[in-house]
Amino acid sequence: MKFYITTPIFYPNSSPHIGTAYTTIAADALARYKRLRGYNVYFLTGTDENAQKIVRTAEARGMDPKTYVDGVVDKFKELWEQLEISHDDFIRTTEERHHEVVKEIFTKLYEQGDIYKSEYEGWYCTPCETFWTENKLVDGRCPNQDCGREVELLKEESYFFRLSKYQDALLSHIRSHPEFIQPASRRNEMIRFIESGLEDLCVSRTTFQWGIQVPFNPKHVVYVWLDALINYISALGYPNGDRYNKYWPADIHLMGKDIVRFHAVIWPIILLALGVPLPKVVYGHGWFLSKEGGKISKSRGNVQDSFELIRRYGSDAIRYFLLRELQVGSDGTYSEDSLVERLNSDLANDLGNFISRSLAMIVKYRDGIVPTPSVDTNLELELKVLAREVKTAAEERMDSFDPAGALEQIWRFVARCNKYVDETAPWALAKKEDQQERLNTVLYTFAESIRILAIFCYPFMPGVPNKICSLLGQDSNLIKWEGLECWGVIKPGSIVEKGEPLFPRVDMSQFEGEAEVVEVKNISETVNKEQVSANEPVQVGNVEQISEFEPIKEEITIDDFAKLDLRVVKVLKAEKVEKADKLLKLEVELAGEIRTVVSGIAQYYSPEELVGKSVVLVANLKPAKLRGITSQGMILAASHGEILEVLTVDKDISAGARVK
Ligand code: ME8
Repeated sequence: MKFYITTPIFYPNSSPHIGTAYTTIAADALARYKRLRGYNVYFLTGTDENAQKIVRTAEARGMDPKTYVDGVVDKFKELWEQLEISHDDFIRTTEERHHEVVKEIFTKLYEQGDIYKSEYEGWYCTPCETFWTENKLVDGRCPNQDCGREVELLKEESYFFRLSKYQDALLSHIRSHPEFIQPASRRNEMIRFIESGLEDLCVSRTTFQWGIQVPFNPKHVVYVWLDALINYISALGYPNGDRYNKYWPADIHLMGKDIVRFHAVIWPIILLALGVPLPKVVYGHGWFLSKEGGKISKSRGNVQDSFELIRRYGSDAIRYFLLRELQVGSDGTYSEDSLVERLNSDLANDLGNFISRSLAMIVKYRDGIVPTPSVDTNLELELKVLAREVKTAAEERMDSFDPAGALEQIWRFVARCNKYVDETAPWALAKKEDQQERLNTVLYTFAESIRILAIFCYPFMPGVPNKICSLLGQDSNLIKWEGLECWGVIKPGSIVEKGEPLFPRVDMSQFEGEAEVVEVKNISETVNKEQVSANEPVQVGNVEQISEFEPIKEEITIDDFAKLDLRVVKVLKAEKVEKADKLLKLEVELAGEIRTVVSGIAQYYSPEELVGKSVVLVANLKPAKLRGITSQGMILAASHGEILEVLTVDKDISAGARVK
C-alpha cells in the first residue's frame, strides 16, 4: 500500500505558469486520493537547476547562477503553497544529496563500460538543452517545432552513454509491460522511436562549469538530462536509504508529453544499466494551449501570472478548472474566459448553489439543526445508490490517472443533488403540517449529500472540505473515502450554518481597470528572449523528433489522387462482428447499390450511432476479406491519439455523390 508519485523537476529559469502548475496539481490530486484510500504516499517535486540556460539567464541578469535560481525556486515553493500542493519532498539538483548520487552513478556506469569518452561534434540548442545533428536542423535553426531558435556548433570532448546496448532490453520491457508508458498513443510512439534505432547519448559538457562535475575528470560537467532524471532516486537516498527501500520503484512519473521520451528511453536505460527496477508507469499528459492554439509557455509570452490568477479566482477554482479541462490523451485550451465560465457554471451554479441552497433551508426551516430523518422514498434511495456508483466510477478513473474523468463522474452526483432539491421542493413541504416528517428526511438528505461532496472534492479542491465541515458543524476527520459508502454519518441535532457562498459568481468586468494578467512580471522578464528557455519539448540526444502526428507522406500528383474514387454513402445497417472487438459490419447504400464494409471503428461508435449517417467511402478499393466477411471499400475517419471521428457529410447530399 505504498504509492510513489513524481512530477518533472522544472527549470527555474522563469516562474511557474499554468502548464507547470497543471502537472503538479494533477500529481497532487492523485497523491491526495491515494492517501484518502489508505496508501502510504510519497510525492516528490523539485527544480532542475544545472542547465546551461540557467547560466545564460543569470549572466544576462548580471547574477551568479545560484543566487538567480534561489530567487526563482522561492517562487515555485510559494506557488505550490498557495495551490495547496501536498508534496513530501522538494528536491533541488543543486543540493549536495543529489550531487553525490549523480557522481556515484556516473562513475559506476563509466567503470562498467556503459559510459565512454569520445568527441561530440554537432549542434546544441540551449533553450531545449538538446544535441542536434546537422541534417536535423531546419534552416540552420533548432528543428523543434515549438522552438526554432539559433543553435550553436559544439566540438568538444565528451562522455557518451551506450543507449544502443540496452535497446533490446528496453523494447522487451515495454512490450511485456503494456502499462509502463501511458496513454497507449505515447507507448506506440515510443516503440516506433526505439525500433528506429537508438544512438549513444552525449552525457557531458566542457564549455561551462555550472553543474555536477564528473568525479574522475573535473573538466566535464554531467549533461543536464542525465543529472535531472536521477533526482527520482537521489531524493529517496539511493542506493541504501530507507525511503529508497520503501518507495522505489515509482508508481508513476507524471509529465507533459514533451518529455516522455527522456523518461521512457534514457531513464529506464540508466536504471537497466544500474540493475535497478524500472518505474511502473510513465504517464505523459497533453498540453494546455492558448486560445490562439500555441502551447502555453514562457517563450511564447502567453503565460499569465499565476499568483494574480489565484488572487482573483482562488486556488480551488484554478485547480478544478485545470483538472477538469485536460482530457486523457488530448491537449486542452486555457483561457481566463473559459476558467471564469467553468467557475460560474460548475462551481458557482452547480456545486456552490446546491450547498448554499440546502444549508439555507436547514437554517430556515429547522433553525440550523439537522433533523432526524424519517422514511426514505425512492428519491433518497436513488441518491444513495448514485453516490456509490459515482464512487466506483471515480475510483476507476483515478486509478487510471484520469482526474478529468473522475470529476466528470462526481458532477453526475452534483447534478443529481440539484435535481433532488427541485423534485422534493422543500419550500412546499414546509407549508404543510402533515409533511413535516418528509421535510425532515429531505433536509437530512441535504446534509448527508453535502458531506459526500466534501469527500469527493478533497483530492481536487482541498480547500473545500474544511469549509464544508465547518458549515456542517463537523470535524474534518469526516473526510474519509470509506465514508462515501456510508449513509447516516451526520448526527441529527448537529448545527449547520449558511455561511458565505463557497464559489461566488465572477464577472470578469469586475477586474476592469486592473492590470492585465497576461505576461508574467517576474525575475527573468528583462532577459533577452533568445536566451530564456521555454518549457518546450526537448529532444533526446542526436535523435529525430517524434511529432505527435504521423509525418506527411511522400508527395503525389493530381493524377495519383484522381485514381481514388471517394463516394458519399448512407449507412443503412450496422452490427458488431462476432469475436472482433474492433470491427463493425456496415451495409451502405451507394447510388442504388448496397455494399458491405467492415470497419475498425467499434471502439469509437456503437452500431446505432452510425445508422443514417452519410459517410465517405473509398469506393474503388480492392475488396478484402476480414473475419470471413468481404469488405467492399473503406470508410474514411480522422484519428488522433485516442479520438476517432468518421468523416460525415452534413448536408443532405445523395448517396453516390463523388467526393473530390
Ligand atoms: O522539461 N501544458 O522542465 P520544464 C501542460 N527540467 N504542461 C506543461 C505545459 C503546458 N503548456 N508547459 C509545461 C523540463 N508543462 C525538465 C524536466 S524531469 C527529470 C526534467 C509541464 O520546466 C509539463 O509537465 O520545461 C512538461 O513536461 C513540464 O512542464 C516541462 O517543464
